[in-house]
Amino acid sequence: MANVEQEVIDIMKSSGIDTVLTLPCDKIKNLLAMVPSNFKEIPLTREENGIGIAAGLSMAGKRPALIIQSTGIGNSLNVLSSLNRTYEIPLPILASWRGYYKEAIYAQTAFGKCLPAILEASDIQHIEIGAMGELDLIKKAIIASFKSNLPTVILLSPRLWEISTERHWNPDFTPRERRFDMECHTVVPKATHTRYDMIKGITSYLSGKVVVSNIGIPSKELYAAHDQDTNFYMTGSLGLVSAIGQGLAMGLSREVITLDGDGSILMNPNVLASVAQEKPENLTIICFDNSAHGSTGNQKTYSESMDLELLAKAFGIENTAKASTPGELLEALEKRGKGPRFIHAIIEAKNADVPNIPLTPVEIKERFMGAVTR
Ligand SMILES: Cc1ncc(C[n+]2csc(CCOP(=O)(O)OP(=O)(O)O)c2C)c(N)n1
Repeated sequence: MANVEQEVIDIMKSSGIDTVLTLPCDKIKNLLAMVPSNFKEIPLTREENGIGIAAGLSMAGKRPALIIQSTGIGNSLNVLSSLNRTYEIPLPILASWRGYYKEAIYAQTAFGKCLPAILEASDIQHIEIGAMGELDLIKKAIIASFKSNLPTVILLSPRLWEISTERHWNPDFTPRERRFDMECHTVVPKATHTRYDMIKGITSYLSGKVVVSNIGIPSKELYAAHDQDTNFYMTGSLGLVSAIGQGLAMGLSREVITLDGDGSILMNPNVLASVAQEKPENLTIICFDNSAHGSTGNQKTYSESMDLELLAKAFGIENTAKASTPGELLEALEKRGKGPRFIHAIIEAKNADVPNIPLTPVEIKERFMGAVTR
């Protein structure tokens, strides 16, 4: 019998990991219970959101890793490809591999059995760890991920834990009483300006700040209105702009502003939960709400029947504002107070006719990292 979990933790520490983003699996509950006393832990509500946060941390000079269930890789294939592989951002993922060995849950097997082949076909580096004698390969894989600037999946077999002596399970508990006071008489004003009008109206404030922009037209409009080396332009991974911003804000001491969208927030509202819990004071999310998927032809989103500022408040982000003119948006930025800050910016569903960004994703990232980490 052996203390397998402690060995895994020690290997992660000696590989320089400083932050661990987690989403539980029953097979690794002992390992997970040891995370908070050894690393900064960020608990997740969805794995791909964690990959966005980790990308931001990594670009801010931190060394994050994920500990998740292997099913979470299924939720994350798009971001691993369109963010980590495309921009060359490292990320070691320790995944409790389910579905192939003494598996009692049918729902685990269809994906779990195919996982190595799926990773192979997706060009994502991966290794399988099935015995104590193979644990040193974890360190090699973590170091290789940071050296190659690519994601690596470390599949931890359930066999490993069979010889474990660790018993660090969380005790049973009764959730505490929670009280919420919220008055809801809001008006979402009629849109009078475009996204481009709004961006052009706040360039003085954006100057020198770290800015992360949503995939598609928002990034192109930011590039046309105010390109600078502290802008990170997304070209994929819809839904993760503010997750990347969260990671950057947690890793840097300067203000980070994300230009998000209603389609993006509604695809990944998990980010609001995570921002509300971690409370990065230097993060400002501007959610440009045109009630449409503006970059793909103005197909309507559900935002017309809701108030996204209230959604942010409901998740626990207290410092919020609304703006429907460039002047109001600038004022909301200048009077930001203590963040995290969520600004609901109401805009028309019209795009500016601006050119493509003439930079490759790796050029965007290298220029950005050079500017924000110096
Ligand atoms: C996973 C995924 N689904 C769909 C798309 C296609 N897509 C690209 S941008 C976009 C619209 C985003 O809408 P929103 O966040 O509201 O921003 P807007 O373009 O309106 O400013 C969509 C659906 C994608 N890139 N990725």
